Amino acid sequence: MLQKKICMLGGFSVGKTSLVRRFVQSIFSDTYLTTVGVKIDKKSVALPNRTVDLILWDLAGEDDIGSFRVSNVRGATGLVLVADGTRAATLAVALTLRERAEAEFGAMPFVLLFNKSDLGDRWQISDSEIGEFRQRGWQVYLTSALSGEHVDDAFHQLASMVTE
Ligand SMILES: Nc1nc2c(ncn2[C@@H]2O[C@H](COP(=O)(O)OP(=O)(O)OP(=O)(O)O)[C@@H](O)[C@H]2O)c(=O)[nH]1
Ligand SMILES: [Mg+2]
Repeated sequence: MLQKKICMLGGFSVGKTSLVRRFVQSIFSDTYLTTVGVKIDKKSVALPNRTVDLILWDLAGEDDIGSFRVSNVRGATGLVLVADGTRAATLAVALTLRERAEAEFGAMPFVLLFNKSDLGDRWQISDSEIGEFRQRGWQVYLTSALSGEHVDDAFHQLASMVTE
């Protein structure tokens, strides 16, 4: 069986655990329990030609980038970068964590998620900003772990990128 390690990277409380829970178990909770260390989940994804097991490493969020344990990324073949669309500063955190991971282990496929898209009235990310990332060829998704919007799309996209 083909297995691929994927790491969820992003700041504190952006929704990494909630996205994994939505994708793996199809549930959402608004209770916030911060992740301590690492939680690992598995989900099989059926692609057109084969099935891949994604081993999802849900890492504790960091706002203090200095305490990020980059060693947790060892062996990963893809990254899910998560920003909170209602807190613009979390974008820089996600991008910095990607730089740290790639500096250590080399470039790898990633998707960029702006999560909490259900909170439209508090949204802080402009369409033009998102357009700029897409022009670079990045795969960008506006997700909601609450409604489930685009969550499967994002993980399936990454699954196909890491099996290419
Ligand atoms: N409205 C809304 N709330 C969300 C969404 N995703 C997560 N949340 C809430 O945001 C809070 C943080 O979610 P978590 O999934 O624990 O975030 P995390 O990134 O795993 O946090 P750490 O483990 O501390 O880094 C919780 O109260 C969630 O219920 C979303 O898409 N929409
Ligand atoms: Mg968490």
